[in-house]
Amino acid sequence: MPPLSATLFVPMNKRFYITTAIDYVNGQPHLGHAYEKIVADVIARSRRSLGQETFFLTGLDEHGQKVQQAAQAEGKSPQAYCDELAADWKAFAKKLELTNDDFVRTTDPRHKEFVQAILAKLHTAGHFYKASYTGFYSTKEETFLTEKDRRPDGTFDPSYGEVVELLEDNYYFKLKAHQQWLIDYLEKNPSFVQPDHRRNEVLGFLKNNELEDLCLSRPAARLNWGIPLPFDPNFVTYVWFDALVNYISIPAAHGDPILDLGSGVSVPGNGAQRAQPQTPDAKSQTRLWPADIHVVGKDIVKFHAVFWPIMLKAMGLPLPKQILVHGWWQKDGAKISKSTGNIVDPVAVIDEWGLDAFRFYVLRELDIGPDGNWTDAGFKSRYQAELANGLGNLVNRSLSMLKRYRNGVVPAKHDELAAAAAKAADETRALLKQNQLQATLQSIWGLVTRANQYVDQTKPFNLAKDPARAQRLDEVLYNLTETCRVLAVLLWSFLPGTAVKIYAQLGLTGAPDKLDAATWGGLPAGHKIGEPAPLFPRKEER
Ligand code: ME8
Repeated sequence: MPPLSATLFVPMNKRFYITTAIDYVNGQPHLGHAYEKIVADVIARSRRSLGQETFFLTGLDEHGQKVQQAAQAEGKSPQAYCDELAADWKAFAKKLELTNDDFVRTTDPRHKEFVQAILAKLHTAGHFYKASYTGFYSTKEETFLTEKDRRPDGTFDPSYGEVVELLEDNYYFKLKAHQQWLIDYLEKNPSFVQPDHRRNEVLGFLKNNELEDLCLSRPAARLNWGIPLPFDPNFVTYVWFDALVNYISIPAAHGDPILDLGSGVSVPGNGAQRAQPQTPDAKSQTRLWPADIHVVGKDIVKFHAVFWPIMLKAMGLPLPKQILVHGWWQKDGAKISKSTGNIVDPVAVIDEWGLDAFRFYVLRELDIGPDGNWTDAGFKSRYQAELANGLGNLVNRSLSMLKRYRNGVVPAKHDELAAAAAKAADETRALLKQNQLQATLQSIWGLVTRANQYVDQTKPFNLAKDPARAQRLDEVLYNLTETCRVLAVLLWSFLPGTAVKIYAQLGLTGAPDKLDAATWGGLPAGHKIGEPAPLFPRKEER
Protein backbone atom coordinates (compact mmCIF):
# COMPACT_ATOMS: atom_id res chain seq x y z
CA MET A 1 0.00 0.00 0.00
CA PRO A 2 1.41 3.44 -0.81
CA PRO A 3 1.93 5.63 2.29
CA LEU A 4 -1.07 7.72 3.21
CA SER A 5 -0.48 11.41 3.15
CA ALA A 6 -0.08 12.12 6.85
CA THR A 7 -1.67 15.53 6.45
CA LEU A 8 -4.88 14.00 5.14
CA PHE A 9 -5.26 11.13 7.55
CA VAL A 10 -7.86 11.81 10.25
CA PRO A 11 -9.48 8.89 12.07
CA MET A 12 -13.27 8.75 12.14
CA ASN A 13 -13.79 8.71 15.88
CA LYS A 14 -11.46 11.56 16.66
CA ARG A 15 -12.52 14.07 19.29
CA PHE A 16 -12.66 17.77 18.58
CA TYR A 17 -9.38 18.93 20.10
CA ILE A 18 -8.80 22.58 21.01
CA THR A 19 -5.81 24.15 22.75
CA THR A 20 -4.69 27.54 24.03
CA ALA A 21 -1.19 28.94 24.22
CA ILE A 22 0.46 27.80 27.42
CA ASP A 23 1.21 30.85 29.53
CA TYR A 24 4.61 31.75 30.90
CA VAL A 25 4.45 31.01 34.56
CA ASN A 26 6.27 34.18 35.63
CA GLY A 27 3.78 36.64 37.06
CA GLN A 28 0.04 36.52 37.51
CA PRO A 29 -2.63 36.06 34.82
CA HIS A 30 -3.88 39.22 33.14
CA LEU A 31 -6.74 40.24 30.85
CA GLY A 32 -5.03 38.90 27.70
CA HIS A 33 -4.52 35.47 29.23
CA ALA A 34 -8.11 35.42 30.50
CA TYR A 35 -9.52 36.44 27.12
CA GLU A 36 -7.71 33.72 25.19
CA LYS A 37 -8.77 31.02 27.62
CA ILE A 38 -12.40 32.18 27.58
CA VAL A 39 -12.46 32.19 23.76
CA ALA A 40 -11.19 28.60 23.74
CA ASP A 41 -13.63 27.62 26.48
CA VAL A 42 -16.62 28.99 24.57
CA ILE A 43 -15.56 27.11 21.45
CA ALA A 44 -15.07 23.90 23.48
CA ARG A 45 -18.44 24.26 25.21
CA SER A 46 -20.18 25.07 21.95
CA ARG A 47 -18.77 21.97 20.25
CA ARG A 48 -19.97 19.80 23.13
CA SER A 49 -23.30 21.56 22.95
CA LEU A 50 -23.45 20.72 19.23
CA GLY A 51 -22.95 17.08 20.18
CA GLN A 52 -19.25 16.68 19.39
CA GLU A 53 -16.96 14.87 21.78
CA THR A 54 -14.39 17.49 22.71
CA PHE A 55 -11.06 17.78 24.47
CA PHE A 56 -9.84 21.18 25.66
CA LEU A 57 -6.24 21.64 26.77
CA THR A 58 -4.63 24.62 28.46
CA GLY A 59 -1.69 25.00 30.81
CA LEU A 60 1.66 26.52 31.64
CA ASP A 61 5.06 27.04 30.04
CA GLU A 62 7.45 26.70 32.96
CA HIS A 63 11.02 26.43 31.68
CA GLY A 64 13.48 29.12 30.65
CA GLN A 65 15.86 31.75 31.85
CA LYS A 66 13.26 34.16 33.19
CA VAL A 67 11.78 31.54 35.49
CA GLN A 68 15.24 30.44 36.59
CA GLN A 69 16.17 34.05 37.42
CA ALA A 70 12.87 34.87 39.11
CA ALA A 71 13.18 31.76 41.30
CA GLN A 72 16.75 32.68 42.22
CA ALA A 73 15.70 36.21 43.12
CA GLU A 74 13.16 34.75 45.55
CA GLY A 75 15.68 32.24 46.91
CA LYS A 76 13.59 29.28 45.71
CA SER A 77 14.30 26.32 43.48
CA PRO A 78 12.76 26.82 40.04
CA GLN A 79 10.47 23.84 40.64
CA ALA A 80 9.21 25.18 43.99
CA TYR A 81 8.70 28.59 42.38
CA CYS A 82 6.70 27.03 39.51
CA ASP A 83 4.66 24.84 41.86
CA GLU A 84 3.51 27.87 43.84
CA LEU A 85 2.57 29.90 40.78
CA ALA A 86 0.96 26.92 39.04
CA ALA A 87 -1.47 26.65 41.96
CA ASP A 88 -2.53 30.28 41.33
CA TRP A 89 -2.94 29.71 37.59
CA LYS A 90 -5.00 26.58 38.13
CA ALA A 91 -7.20 28.49 40.57
CA PHE A 92 -7.56 31.16 37.89
CA ALA A 93 -8.75 28.57 35.35
CA LYS A 94 -11.40 27.53 37.89
CA LYS A 95 -12.38 31.14 38.50
CA LEU A 96 -13.04 31.50 34.74
CA GLU A 97 -15.02 28.20 34.86
CA LEU A 98 -12.92 26.80 32.06
CA THR A 99 -14.00 23.33 31.02
CA ASN A 100 -10.49 22.17 30.21
CA ASP A 101 -10.07 18.41 30.20
CA ASP A 102 -6.45 18.58 31.28
CA PHE A 103 -3.95 21.18 32.45
CA VAL A 104 -0.43 20.75 31.16
CA ARG A 105 2.66 21.94 32.97
CA THR A 106 5.84 21.62 30.93
CA THR A 107 7.58 20.40 34.09
CA ASP A 108 5.23 17.36 34.18
CA PRO A 109 7.26 14.15 33.78
CA ARG A 110 4.74 12.97 31.13
CA HIS A 111 5.60 16.04 29.03
CA LYS A 112 9.36 15.99 29.62
CA GLU A 113 9.64 12.32 28.73
CA PHE A 114 7.70 12.80 25.52
CA VAL A 115 9.83 15.81 24.50
CA GLN A 116 12.98 13.78 25.05
CA ALA A 117 11.65 10.81 23.10
CA ILE A 118 10.65 12.94 20.14
CA LEU A 119 13.97 14.82 20.17
CA ALA A 120 15.85 11.52 20.19
CA LYS A 121 13.86 10.29 17.19
CA LEU A 122 14.33 13.50 15.23
CA HIS A 123 18.04 13.48 16.01
CA THR A 124 18.45 9.88 14.86
CA ALA A 125 16.53 10.66 11.67
CA GLY A 126 19.00 13.44 10.85
CA HIS A 127 16.83 16.53 11.34
CA PHE A 128 19.30 18.27 13.68
CA TYR A 129 22.91 19.42 13.41
CA LYS A 130 25.35 21.07 15.79
CA ALA A 131 27.01 24.38 14.90
CA SER A 132 28.91 27.27 16.44
CA TYR A 133 27.40 30.69 16.40
CA THR A 134 28.71 34.08 17.38
CA GLY A 135 26.12 36.69 17.99
CA PHE A 136 24.52 39.29 20.16
CA TYR A 137 22.39 37.83 22.88
CA SER A 138 19.65 39.41 24.99
CA THR A 139 19.36 37.64 28.32
CA LYS A 140 16.13 39.41 29.10
CA GLU A 141 14.42 38.17 25.95
CA GLU A 142 16.38 34.89 25.83
CA THR A 143 17.16 35.45 22.19
CA PHE A 144 20.00 36.06 19.78
CA LEU A 145 19.75 39.36 17.95
CA THR A 146 20.93 40.09 14.45
CA GLU A 147 22.10 43.22 12.66
CA LYS A 148 18.47 43.73 11.60
CA ASP A 149 17.51 44.27 15.23
CA ARG A 150 19.78 47.31 15.58
CA ARG A 151 18.19 50.73 15.65
CA PRO A 152 19.42 53.41 13.21
CA ASP A 153 21.90 54.66 15.84
CA GLY A 154 23.42 51.18 16.10
CA THR A 155 22.09 50.36 19.58
CA PHE A 156 19.54 47.72 20.47
CA ASP A 157 16.12 48.60 21.83
CA PRO A 158 16.23 48.98 25.64
CA SER A 159 13.46 46.34 25.86
CA TYR A 160 16.21 43.77 25.12
CA GLY A 161 18.02 44.70 28.35
CA GLU A 162 21.75 43.98 28.45
CA VAL A 163 23.02 42.65 25.09
CA VAL A 164 26.24 40.60 25.20
CA GLU A 165 28.34 38.99 22.50
CA LEU A 166 28.37 35.21 22.74
CA LEU A 167 30.18 32.40 20.95
CA GLU A 168 28.16 29.28 21.46
CA ASP A 169 27.71 25.76 20.20
CA ASN A 170 24.08 24.74 19.77
CA TYR A 171 21.83 22.29 18.01
CA TYR A 172 19.79 23.42 15.06
CA PHE A 173 16.69 22.04 13.40
CA LYS A 174 16.72 22.03 9.59
CA LEU A 175 13.84 24.39 9.05
CA LYS A 176 15.01 26.04 5.85
CA ALA A 177 14.61 22.92 3.73
CA HIS A 178 10.80 22.96 4.17
CA GLN A 179 10.07 26.58 3.26
CA GLN A 180 8.55 25.95 -0.18
CA TRP A 181 6.52 23.03 1.14
CA LEU A 182 4.99 25.29 3.78
CA ILE A 183 4.21 28.05 1.27
CA ASP A 184 2.42 25.49 -0.91
CA TYR A 185 0.56 24.14 2.11
CA LEU A 186 -0.68 27.58 3.12
CA GLU A 187 -1.70 28.36 -0.44
CA LYS A 188 -3.71 25.15 -0.67
CA ASN A 189 -5.27 25.38 2.80
CA PRO A 190 -6.69 28.86 3.26
CA SER A 191 -8.34 28.01 6.57
CA PHE A 192 -5.07 26.80 8.16
CA VAL A 193 -4.35 30.26 9.60
CA GLN A 194 -7.34 32.43 10.42
CA PRO A 195 -8.42 35.24 10.17
CA ASP A 196 -7.32 35.73 6.54
CA HIS A 197 -5.14 38.75 7.16
CA ARG A 198 -2.98 36.67 9.53
CA ARG A 199 -2.62 33.99 6.87
CA ASN A 200 -1.57 36.65 4.37
CA GLU A 201 1.01 37.96 6.83
CA VAL A 202 2.50 34.49 7.26
CA LEU A 203 2.58 33.91 3.49
CA GLY A 204 4.12 37.35 2.95
CA PHE A 205 6.78 36.60 5.54
CA LEU A 206 7.59 33.22 3.98
CA LYS A 207 7.76 34.57 0.46
CA ASN A 208 9.96 37.53 1.32
CA ASN A 209 12.40 36.02 3.80
CA GLU A 210 14.65 33.02 3.78
CA LEU A 211 13.95 30.94 6.87
CA GLU A 212 16.84 30.47 9.28
CA ASP A 213 17.32 27.04 10.79
CA LEU A 214 15.84 26.92 14.28
CA CYS A 215 18.11 26.81 17.31
CA LEU A 216 16.62 24.23 19.65
CA SER A 217 19.10 24.18 22.52
CA ARG A 218 20.86 26.25 25.13
CA PRO A 219 24.10 25.17 26.85
CA ALA A 220 23.24 23.75 30.26
CA ALA A 221 26.14 25.75 31.69
CA ARG A 222 24.19 28.94 30.94
CA LEU A 223 20.63 27.71 31.37
CA ASN A 224 19.86 24.62 33.36
CA TRP A 225 16.13 25.12 33.87
CA GLY A 226 15.04 23.14 30.84
CA ILE A 227 14.62 19.62 29.50
CA PRO A 228 18.06 18.02 28.87
CA LEU A 229 18.68 16.95 25.28
CA PRO A 230 18.58 13.15 25.38
CA PHE A 231 21.54 12.88 23.00
CA ASP A 232 23.76 15.53 24.62
CA PRO A 233 23.36 16.29 28.33
CA ASN A 234 25.47 19.45 27.99
CA PHE A 235 22.42 21.13 26.51
CA VAL A 236 18.80 21.77 27.46
CA THR A 237 15.88 22.21 25.07
CA TYR A 238 15.16 25.78 24.16
CA VAL A 239 11.69 27.17 24.41
CA TRP A 240 9.74 26.11 21.28
CA PHE A 241 10.79 22.46 21.07
CA ASP A 242 9.57 22.24 24.65
CA ALA A 243 6.46 24.47 24.64
CA LEU A 244 4.87 23.58 21.29
CA VAL A 245 5.25 19.87 21.94
CA ASN A 246 2.68 20.14 24.78
CA TYR A 247 0.00 19.95 22.09
CA ILE A 248 1.04 16.35 21.39
CA SER A 249 2.66 15.20 24.64
CA ILE A 250 -0.66 15.40 26.48
CA PRO A 251 -2.68 13.51 23.85
CA ALA A 252 0.13 10.93 23.95
CA ALA A 253 -0.28 10.68 27.73
CA HIS A 254 -4.01 10.07 27.15
CA GLY A 255 -3.14 7.17 24.88
CA ASP A 256 -3.72 8.71 21.45
CA PRO A 257 -2.49 5.88 19.20
CA ILE A 258 -1.21 8.26 16.53
CA LEU A 259 1.33 9.47 19.10
CA ASP A 260 2.43 6.12 20.42
CA LEU A 261 6.19 6.49 20.25
CA GLY A 262 6.63 2.74 20.48
CA SER A 263 4.88 2.04 17.22
CA GLY A 264 3.19 5.23 16.06
CA VAL A 265 5.47 8.19 15.56
CA SER A 266 8.18 6.69 13.41
CA VAL A 267 10.06 9.79 12.48
CA PRO A 268 11.02 9.62 8.83
CA GLY A 269 14.22 11.00 7.38
CA ASN A 270 14.07 14.50 5.92
CA GLY A 271 11.05 15.13 3.79
CA ALA A 272 9.36 11.71 3.90
CA GLN A 273 5.75 11.03 4.91
CA ARG A 274 4.62 7.91 6.68
CA ALA A 275 1.52 5.79 7.10
CA GLN A 276 -0.40 5.86 10.39
CA PRO A 277 -1.07 2.63 12.25
CA GLN A 278 -4.67 1.38 12.43
CA THR A 279 -5.61 -0.70 15.43
CA PRO A 280 -8.67 -2.96 15.75
CA ASP A 281 -9.85 -1.54 19.11
CA ALA A 282 -9.82 2.00 17.75
CA LYS A 283 -13.21 2.87 19.28
CA SER A 284 -12.01 2.75 22.87
CA GLN A 285 -9.03 5.04 22.27
CA THR A 286 -8.72 8.73 22.95
CA ARG A 287 -7.96 10.01 19.49
CA LEU A 288 -7.10 13.67 19.64
CA TRP A 289 -4.37 14.55 17.21
CA PRO A 290 -4.46 16.47 14.89
CA ALA A 291 -5.76 19.44 16.87
CA ASP A 292 -8.78 21.10 15.35
CA ILE A 293 -7.89 24.54 16.66
CA HIS A 294 -4.86 26.11 18.32
CA VAL A 295 -6.07 29.42 19.78
CA VAL A 296 -3.09 31.81 20.05
CA GLY A 297 -2.32 35.52 20.26
CA LYS A 298 -0.95 37.50 17.34
CA ASP A 299 2.60 37.68 18.76
CA ILE A 300 3.18 33.94 18.48
CA VAL A 301 1.76 33.29 15.01
CA LYS A 302 5.18 32.61 13.48
CA PHE A 303 5.92 29.88 16.00
CA HIS A 304 2.58 28.19 15.38
CA ALA A 305 2.19 28.75 11.65
CA VAL A 306 5.84 28.32 10.57
CA PHE A 307 7.92 26.38 13.11
CA TRP A 308 5.23 24.04 14.35
CA PRO A 309 4.00 22.71 10.97
CA ILE A 310 7.59 22.03 9.92
CA MET A 311 8.34 20.30 13.22
CA LEU A 312 5.26 18.13 12.74
CA LYS A 313 6.19 17.34 9.17
CA ALA A 314 9.59 16.17 10.37
CA MET A 315 7.83 13.98 12.95
CA GLY A 316 5.63 12.55 10.19
CA LEU A 317 2.49 13.81 11.92
CA PRO A 318 -0.56 15.48 10.41
CA LEU A 319 -0.85 19.22 10.87
CA PRO A 320 -3.43 20.93 13.08
CA LYS A 321 -6.48 22.01 11.16
CA GLN A 322 -6.39 25.62 12.20
CA ILE A 323 -4.33 28.26 13.98
CA LEU A 324 -6.94 30.74 15.19
CA VAL A 325 -5.24 34.04 15.95
CA HIS A 326 -6.71 36.62 18.30
CA GLY A 327 -5.67 40.22 18.78
CA TRP A 328 -4.33 41.93 21.85
CA TRP A 329 -6.15 43.91 24.48
CA GLN A 330 -5.12 47.37 25.50
CA LYS A 331 -6.58 49.38 28.35
CA ASP A 332 -7.67 52.97 27.73
CA GLY A 333 -5.80 52.95 24.42
CA ALA A 334 -2.42 52.03 25.95
CA LYS A 335 -0.45 48.80 26.30
CA ILE A 336 -1.31 46.65 29.27
CA SER A 337 1.73 46.81 31.52
CA LYS A 338 2.39 45.93 35.10
CA SER A 339 5.23 48.43 35.37
CA THR A 340 3.07 51.40 34.32
CA GLY A 341 0.11 50.12 36.33
CA ASN A 342 -2.10 50.08 33.22
CA ILE A 343 -3.78 46.77 33.99
CA VAL A 344 -7.16 45.12 34.27
CA ASP A 345 -7.24 42.60 37.08
CA PRO A 346 -9.69 39.94 35.87
CA VAL A 347 -10.15 38.53 39.38
CA ALA A 348 -11.11 41.93 40.82
CA VAL A 349 -13.61 42.51 37.98
CA ILE A 350 -15.12 39.06 38.44
CA ASP A 351 -15.39 39.50 42.21
CA GLU A 352 -17.20 42.79 41.78
CA TRP A 353 -19.40 42.10 38.73
CA GLY A 354 -19.60 38.35 38.41
CA LEU A 355 -17.86 35.95 36.02
CA ASP A 356 -20.52 36.07 33.33
CA ALA A 357 -20.37 39.86 33.12
CA PHE A 358 -16.63 39.56 32.49
CA ARG A 359 -17.02 36.75 29.94
CA PHE A 360 -19.78 38.68 28.19
CA TYR A 361 -17.83 41.91 27.91
CA VAL A 362 -14.65 40.42 26.44
CA LEU A 363 -16.52 38.23 23.95
CA ARG A 364 -19.08 40.84 22.90
CA GLU A 365 -16.58 43.69 22.71
CA LEU A 366 -13.84 41.97 20.73
CA ASP A 367 -14.16 39.72 17.70
CA ILE A 368 -11.44 37.08 17.25
CA GLY A 369 -8.80 38.89 15.20
CA PRO A 370 -8.56 42.62 15.76
CA ASP A 371 -7.07 44.32 18.80
CA GLY A 372 -9.39 45.43 21.57
CA ASN A 373 -9.54 48.26 24.06
CA TRP A 374 -10.86 47.78 27.57
CA THR A 375 -12.45 50.80 29.19
CA ASP A 376 -14.20 50.67 32.55
CA ALA A 377 -16.93 52.93 31.15
CA GLY A 378 -17.49 50.56 28.21
CA PHE A 379 -17.68 47.61 30.58
CA LYS A 380 -20.26 49.31 32.81
CA SER A 381 -22.28 50.47 29.86
CA ARG A 382 -22.56 46.97 28.38
CA TYR A 383 -23.38 45.57 31.82
CA GLN A 384 -26.17 48.07 32.31
CA ALA A 385 -27.64 48.07 28.81
CA GLU A 386 -27.22 44.51 27.58
CA LEU A 387 -27.10 42.43 30.75
CA ALA A 388 -29.13 44.26 33.42
CA ASN A 389 -31.67 46.10 31.22
CA GLY A 390 -31.58 43.60 28.34
CA LEU A 391 -31.34 39.94 29.28
CA GLY A 392 -31.79 40.35 33.06
CA ASN A 393 -34.87 42.50 32.79
CA LEU A 394 -36.48 40.23 30.20
CA VAL A 395 -36.05 37.08 32.27
CA ASN A 396 -36.99 38.74 35.54
CA ARG A 397 -40.16 40.41 34.34
CA SER A 398 -41.26 37.41 32.26
CA LEU A 399 -40.96 34.96 35.12
CA SER A 400 -42.29 37.38 37.74
CA MET A 401 -45.43 37.97 35.66
CA LEU A 402 -45.98 34.25 35.18
CA LYS A 403 -45.63 33.85 38.93
CA ARG A 404 -47.96 36.74 39.76
CA TYR A 405 -50.67 36.16 37.16
CA ARG A 406 -50.61 32.38 36.75
CA ASN A 407 -49.08 31.19 40.01
CA GLY A 408 -45.96 30.13 38.09
CA VAL A 409 -47.78 27.57 35.95
CA VAL A 410 -46.90 27.48 32.23
CA PRO A 411 -49.95 28.01 29.97
CA ALA A 412 -50.68 26.17 26.70
CA LYS A 413 -48.09 26.36 23.95
CA HIS A 414 -48.30 29.38 21.64
CA ASP A 415 -46.01 30.29 18.76
CA GLU A 416 -45.87 34.05 18.34
CA LEU A 417 -42.12 34.29 19.10
CA ALA A 418 -41.30 30.85 17.69
CA ALA A 419 -39.91 32.20 14.41
CA ALA A 420 -37.68 34.75 16.15
CA ALA A 421 -36.40 32.05 18.50
CA ALA A 422 -35.79 29.62 15.63
CA LYS A 423 -33.87 32.29 13.74
CA ALA A 424 -31.59 32.93 16.72
CA ALA A 425 -31.12 29.19 17.27
CA ASP A 426 -30.30 28.50 13.61
CA GLU A 427 -27.88 31.41 13.48
CA THR A 428 -26.26 30.34 16.75
CA ARG A 429 -25.69 26.83 15.42
CA ALA A 430 -24.24 28.05 12.13
CA LEU A 431 -22.09 30.81 13.63
CA LEU A 432 -20.70 28.63 16.40
CA LYS A 433 -19.54 26.10 13.82
CA GLN A 434 -17.48 28.94 12.33
CA ASN A 435 -16.25 30.15 15.74
CA GLN A 436 -17.98 33.50 15.19
CA LEU A 437 -18.49 34.21 18.85
CA GLN A 438 -19.18 37.92 18.70
CA ALA A 439 -21.68 37.49 15.86
CA THR A 440 -23.44 34.74 17.82
CA LEU A 441 -23.91 37.06 20.77
CA GLN A 442 -25.28 39.74 18.44
CA SER A 443 -27.79 37.24 17.06
CA ILE A 444 -28.84 36.08 20.54
CA TRP A 445 -29.30 39.67 21.63
CA GLY A 446 -31.54 40.16 18.61
CA LEU A 447 -33.90 37.72 20.32
CA VAL A 448 -33.51 39.45 23.70
CA THR A 449 -34.44 42.77 22.11
CA ARG A 450 -37.35 41.28 20.19
CA ALA A 451 -38.78 39.71 23.35
CA ASN A 452 -38.39 42.92 25.37
CA GLN A 453 -40.23 44.78 22.59
CA TYR A 454 -42.92 42.10 22.70
CA VAL A 455 -43.51 42.87 26.39
CA ASP A 456 -43.77 46.58 25.61
CA GLN A 457 -46.15 45.92 22.70
CA THR A 458 -48.43 43.30 24.27
CA LYS A 459 -48.43 44.93 27.75
CA PRO A 460 -49.23 41.81 29.80
CA PHE A 461 -49.58 44.00 32.92
CA ASN A 462 -52.60 45.66 31.25
CA LEU A 463 -53.99 42.35 29.95
CA ALA A 464 -53.91 41.05 33.52
CA LYS A 465 -56.36 43.74 34.60
CA ASP A 466 -59.01 42.54 32.15
CA PRO A 467 -60.46 39.04 32.81
CA ALA A 468 -61.86 38.96 29.26
CA ARG A 469 -58.27 38.97 27.96
CA ALA A 470 -57.09 35.98 30.01
CA GLN A 471 -56.54 33.87 26.91
CA ARG A 472 -54.31 36.55 25.36
CA LEU A 473 -52.36 36.86 28.59
CA ASP A 474 -51.76 33.10 28.54
CA GLU A 475 -50.39 33.34 25.01
CA VAL A 476 -48.06 36.20 25.84
CA LEU A 477 -46.79 34.52 29.01
CA TYR A 478 -46.07 31.28 27.16
CA ASN A 479 -44.09 33.11 24.48
CA LEU A 480 -42.03 34.98 27.04
CA THR A 481 -41.32 32.03 29.30
CA GLU A 482 -40.37 29.76 26.42
CA THR A 483 -38.12 32.46 24.97
CA CYS A 484 -36.28 32.60 28.31
CA ARG A 485 -35.75 28.84 28.12
CA VAL A 486 -34.42 29.01 24.56
CA LEU A 487 -32.10 31.86 25.57
CA ALA A 488 -30.66 29.74 28.40
CA VAL A 489 -29.77 27.05 25.86
CA LEU A 490 -28.24 29.49 23.38
CA LEU A 491 -26.24 31.24 26.10
CA TRP A 492 -24.81 28.15 27.71
CA SER A 493 -21.40 28.29 26.01
CA PHE A 494 -20.94 31.98 26.73
CA LEU A 495 -22.56 32.58 30.11
CA PRO A 496 -22.81 29.15 31.71
CA GLY A 497 -23.67 30.38 35.21
CA THR A 498 -26.46 32.60 33.90
CA ALA A 499 -27.82 29.84 31.68
CA VAL A 500 -28.01 27.48 34.65
CA LYS A 501 -29.69 30.17 36.78
CA ILE A 502 -32.33 30.76 34.10
CA TYR A 503 -32.97 27.02 33.93
CA ALA A 504 -33.26 26.78 37.71
CA GLN A 505 -35.64 29.77 37.85
CA LEU A 506 -37.70 28.02 35.19
CA GLY A 507 -37.89 25.03 37.51
CA LEU A 508 -35.88 22.88 35.10
CA THR A 509 -33.17 20.56 36.31
CA GLY A 510 -29.75 19.98 34.79
CA ALA A 511 -27.79 22.24 32.50
CA PRO A 512 -29.03 23.68 29.20
CA ASP A 513 -25.94 22.24 27.57
CA LYS A 514 -27.27 20.77 24.31
CA LEU A 515 -28.20 23.06 21.45
CA ASP A 516 -30.84 20.62 20.27
CA ALA A 517 -32.88 21.70 23.29
CA ALA A 518 -33.31 25.15 21.72
CA THR A 519 -36.22 23.85 19.63
CA TRP A 520 -39.35 25.88 20.33
CA GLY A 521 -42.01 24.30 22.51
CA GLY A 522 -39.84 22.57 25.10
CA LEU A 523 -41.81 23.93 28.07
CA PRO A 524 -44.91 21.78 28.61
CA ALA A 525 -48.21 23.33 29.65
CA GLY A 526 -48.82 22.83 33.37
CA HIS A 527 -45.12 22.93 34.29
CA LYS A 528 -44.48 24.97 37.42
CA ILE A 529 -41.51 27.33 37.37
CA GLY A 530 -39.19 28.12 40.28
CA GLU A 531 -38.41 31.44 41.97
CA PRO A 532 -37.44 34.45 39.82
CA ALA A 533 -34.42 36.45 41.03
CA PRO A 534 -32.41 39.23 39.32
CA LEU A 535 -29.60 37.83 37.15
CA PHE A 536 -27.60 41.04 36.88
CA PRO A 537 -28.38 43.36 39.79
CA ARG A 538 -28.26 47.00 38.77
CA LYS A 539 -25.25 48.74 40.28
CA GLU A 540 -25.42 52.17 41.84
CA GLU A 541 -23.35 54.77 39.99
CA ARG A 542 -20.26 55.49 42.00
O1 ME8 B 1 3.71 33.44 24.60
N1 ME8 B 1 -4.09 40.59 24.90
O2 ME8 B 1 3.22 32.92 26.79
P1 ME8 B 1 2.62 34.33 27.30
C1 ME8 B 1 -4.45 39.39 24.40
N2 ME8 B 1 4.50 30.66 26.63
N3 ME8 B 1 -3.66 38.30 24.50
C2 ME8 B 1 -2.48 38.42 25.11
C3 ME8 B 1 -2.04 39.66 25.66
C4 ME8 B 1 -2.92 40.79 25.53
N4 ME8 B 1 -2.62 41.99 26.01
N5 ME8 B 1 -0.83 39.44 26.21
C5 ME8 B 1 -0.52 38.13 26.01
C6 ME8 B 1 3.74 32.68 25.55
N6 ME8 B 1 -1.51 37.52 25.34
C7 ME8 B 1 4.29 31.28 25.37
C8 ME8 B 1 3.34 30.50 24.49
S1 ME8 B 1 2.48 28.26 23.30
C9 ME8 B 1 3.14 26.77 22.91
C10 ME8 B 1 3.74 29.08 24.21
C11 ME8 B 1 -1.55 36.11 24.88
O3 ME8 B 1 2.27 34.09 28.72
C12 ME8 B 1 -0.38 35.78 23.97
O4 ME8 B 1 -0.60 36.29 22.68
O5 ME8 B 1 3.53 35.45 26.95
C13 ME8 B 1 -0.35 34.27 24.05
O6 ME8 B 1 -1.22 33.70 23.11
C14 ME8 B 1 -0.85 34.00 25.48
O7 ME8 B 1 -1.42 35.23 25.96
C15 ME8 B 1 0.27 33.57 26.41
O8 ME8 B 1 1.29 34.54 26.42
